[in-house]
Amino acid sequence: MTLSVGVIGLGVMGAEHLRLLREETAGVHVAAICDADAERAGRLAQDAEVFSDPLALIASDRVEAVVIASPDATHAGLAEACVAQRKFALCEKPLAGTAVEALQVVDAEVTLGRRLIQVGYMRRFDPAYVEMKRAKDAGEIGAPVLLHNQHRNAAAPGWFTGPMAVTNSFVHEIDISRWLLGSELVSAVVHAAPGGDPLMITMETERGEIVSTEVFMNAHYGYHVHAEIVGRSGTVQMSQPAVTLTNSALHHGHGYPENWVPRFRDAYRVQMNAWVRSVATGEPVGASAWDGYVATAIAEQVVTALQTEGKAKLFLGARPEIYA
Ligand code: ISE
Repeated sequence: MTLSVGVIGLGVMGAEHLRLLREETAGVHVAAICDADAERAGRLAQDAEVFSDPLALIASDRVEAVVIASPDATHAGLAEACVAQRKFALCEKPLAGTAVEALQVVDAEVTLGRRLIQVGYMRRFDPAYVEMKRAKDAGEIGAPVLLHNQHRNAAAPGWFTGPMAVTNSFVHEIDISRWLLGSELVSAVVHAAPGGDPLMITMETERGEIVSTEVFMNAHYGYHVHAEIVGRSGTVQMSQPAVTLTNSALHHGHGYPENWVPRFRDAYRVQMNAWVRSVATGEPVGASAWDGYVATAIAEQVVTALQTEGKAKLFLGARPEIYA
């Protein structure tokens, strides 16, 4: 059986998802694409039907499942439209621009009584994070006490506005920290360097683990994400996932990618294949709409903290049964 997929949004991530679907994913065919830029959509169409209206793509009989990779603020509405059409969707992170909108997606699934939305928190499929979680879960480092995250971009993407360092970048750290530790975040303290970049955010989990995160949007030297879990009897950290070591011009070392696409290429590929299989089996994988809501809700509360007294007691509400 071949799954017919529609892709909405063909920017950096949408184009990469389209490439992955066509070149590196089994059991799938791209039946439709949609982008605000008609010329770009035409260039990438091949045999896919080109839509100018994302809601028409979602409603099309030719589309069985949808990849949503349009701008952040449009995610929730499109995810809700997929639920209304009873179609599975892989929705790029963040799930929504606001916690209220994210909860509307959760509510739509709860009303339907099933999960159709997977949020593209792809780090859950990254080999380095997967191995760190395995080592921690196997007890190889003892009980975790600290998690150190570093999230550095060479330069903030051109489309960044307002507090997107938190709502678009730091959301990854919220999701991966909950996933790695298997516990919920209950409080946060935020510091901003002069000029607002980098941010240093310290959170505490319900079990008292401390999660420290640096978010540096203009680190200049390259794209660099790193994590280390400190346990009572050892630590586990990712080594740079570089496959070569270069000796040249008096230097010895690994390079850094310019952005997240090369760094997380394996994660995106594994995520896409897992999503397509999950649509076929009906067994959800990856981050749920609830996980998407949690990341957006915490990000929103951290933004408020940043603009006020720098601290937040995090509030989420009760997790509905379908996400147990
Ligand atoms: C981007 O959207 C991502 O998802 C990257 O992983 C992150 O590092 C970057 O800051 C975001 O803008």
